[in-house]
Amino acid sequence: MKERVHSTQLKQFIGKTAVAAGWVQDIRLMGGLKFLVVKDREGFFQITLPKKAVSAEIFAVPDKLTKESVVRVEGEVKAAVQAAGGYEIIPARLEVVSLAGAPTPLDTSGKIESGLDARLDYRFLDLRNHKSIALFKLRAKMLKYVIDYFEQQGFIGINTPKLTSAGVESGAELFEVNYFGRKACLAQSPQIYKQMMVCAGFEKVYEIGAVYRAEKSQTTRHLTEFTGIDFEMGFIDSFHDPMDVIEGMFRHVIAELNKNCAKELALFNRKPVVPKKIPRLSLDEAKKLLAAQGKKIPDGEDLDPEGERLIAKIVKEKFGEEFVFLTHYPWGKRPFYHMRPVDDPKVTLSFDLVWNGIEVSTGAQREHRYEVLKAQAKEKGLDLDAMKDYANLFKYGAPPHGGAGLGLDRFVECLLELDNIREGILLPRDPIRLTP
Ligand code: AMO
Repeated sequence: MKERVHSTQLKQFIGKTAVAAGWVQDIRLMGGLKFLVVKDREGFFQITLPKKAVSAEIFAVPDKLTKESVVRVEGEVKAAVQAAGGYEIIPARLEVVSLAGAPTPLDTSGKIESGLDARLDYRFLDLRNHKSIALFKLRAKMLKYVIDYFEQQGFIGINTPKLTSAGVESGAELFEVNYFGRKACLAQSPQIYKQMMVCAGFEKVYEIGAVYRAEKSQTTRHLTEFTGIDFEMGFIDSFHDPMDVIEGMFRHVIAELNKNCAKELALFNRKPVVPKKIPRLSLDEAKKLLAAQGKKIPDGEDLDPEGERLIAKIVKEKFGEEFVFLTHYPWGKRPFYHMRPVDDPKVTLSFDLVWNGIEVSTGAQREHRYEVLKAQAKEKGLDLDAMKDYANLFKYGAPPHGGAGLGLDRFVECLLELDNIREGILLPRDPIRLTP
């Protein structure tokens, strides 16, 4: 048999024979003429069956066919103004490769809306449309451009364990695993390992990998398993260095997406703005701007989601940017390993990046001086030496360093302005959903 081609390649076969295949979208029986509209990954084509021009056996095929069945056709290609996708094939051979059960549990045409739960239950059917395929093509490209950027900047890609004995973030968010009778947990961040590899002499590292959070938050922006983009860099002058890296990364990724994926972005009505200079506002400055608009945030507190949305709006009006860095989070709200400025121990040298009102990244300069770190841990009721593997990093030569973590799924949600983070991940995991 000839090699299969996609619907978009059919124009090269006008007047010639081609083989195409896909999922039946529509079946039209009009007496002496029958049509099948077929979808493949790239688009649509039509199989046209004039009674006079095809064998009786082939002419009978559409009668017992169901939508979403897989068919394979070989025949002459014609350009046709009316045909789906613009090309039709008059079949010399027509094979029903897989007959679909009817009705399908979900409407795949996009004409009847289904609830998100029903869609996720039958995710493979929910995704069987060109907009969803475009979304995951975009997601794959985002990852490629992120990796390209880190490589260009001299970062070394690493893969660290996801089965661990403990983390350095809050213990409340750990998923426990029975590890041959011992207690282990799924990594809630590669924090300890990325700092470890800076101290190992790699200087600049990045990791793209699974992150697990036992957070019981059933929101539109939380998952229990997500893809983390983490980086860490040594010999920094200040926490502005990791912010510069993130800023450069977003500039690169968004510019590349606009250049190479405009068609896919258009399906989501998006033309994301490449950041020029992302404003860096201390949390106190942000709170003042919010207070001027009537939104009071108590001292020592973070912005709530409403505050994040409002500050994004203010920044867009004031600076024309979709992004804003909020810096100097209160010590009480940040982990013990964040460095504090000498002159103001109430805050940390930390930042969040907010994109169109949603936090997409968190980072900080880390405390690399063993004695100071030990004291900071104590202030938080922790014993640094009990975290032996972490404590050791700071005893044998640790350069000043900092980094950040970013959730790819949040990145996709913000880029495409999705209603729910679950739409941008193939098979979401949350406190309720563990299937398929
Ligand atoms: P943090 O806990 O803020 O920081 O996580 C970093 C980024 O990961 C994403 N994120 C999530 N995405 C989906 N579902 C969740 N439940 C979820 N939780 C977090 C967000 C967030 O900004 N170790 C630090 C990073 C660092 O300082 O380098 C950390 O993990 O986009």
